[in-house]
Amino acid sequence: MSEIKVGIVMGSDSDLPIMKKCAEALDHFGIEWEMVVSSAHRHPEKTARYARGAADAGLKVIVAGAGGAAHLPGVLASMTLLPVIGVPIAIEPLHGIDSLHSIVQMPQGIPVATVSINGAYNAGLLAVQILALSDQKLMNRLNSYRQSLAAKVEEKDSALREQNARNRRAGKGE
Ligand code: RP5
Repeated sequence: MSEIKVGIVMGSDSDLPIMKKCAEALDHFGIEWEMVVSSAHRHPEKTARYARGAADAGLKVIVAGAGGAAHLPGVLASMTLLPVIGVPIAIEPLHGIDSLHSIVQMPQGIPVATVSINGAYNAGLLAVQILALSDQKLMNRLNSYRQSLAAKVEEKDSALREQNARNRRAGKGE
């Protein structure tokens, strides 16, 4: 069976500049992915085929991004038991508020885990967290990643304190 664990689905190639950030997050953790353009309204048959075959193909998580009346993640979720993470894509004229509401407001029964508008990197991280539930090595890498985030905060805090101290000394003519 294929080692591809995450399917990254987007409604159009115009979503790629955002959705490639999901792939970047997965690459950071060495998770194999595939990308697919499909559309719930322009090509519903393809969308249904992909969702229905995803689990048998070995996928564990689907990340789906779409803009406008963004029903792609919900339609995919309705046809697979795999977890689906939705990425609302910002497009004109409503700048993603439309896609956010379309994706996050799934009626009871068919959940879609929704990230922020254009939040494809976080969608990738959430997929990694799901995969890590059954992979201790991956969990350890996630833990190191979180520690690296905390270390960066400490670096920024130290740099800010030093800068403020320098400014104060300069102000006093020291
Ligand atoms: C949605 O329509 C796609 O997800 C995309 O965000 C939006 C616009 O698609 P294009 O007109 O750029 O193909 O289905």
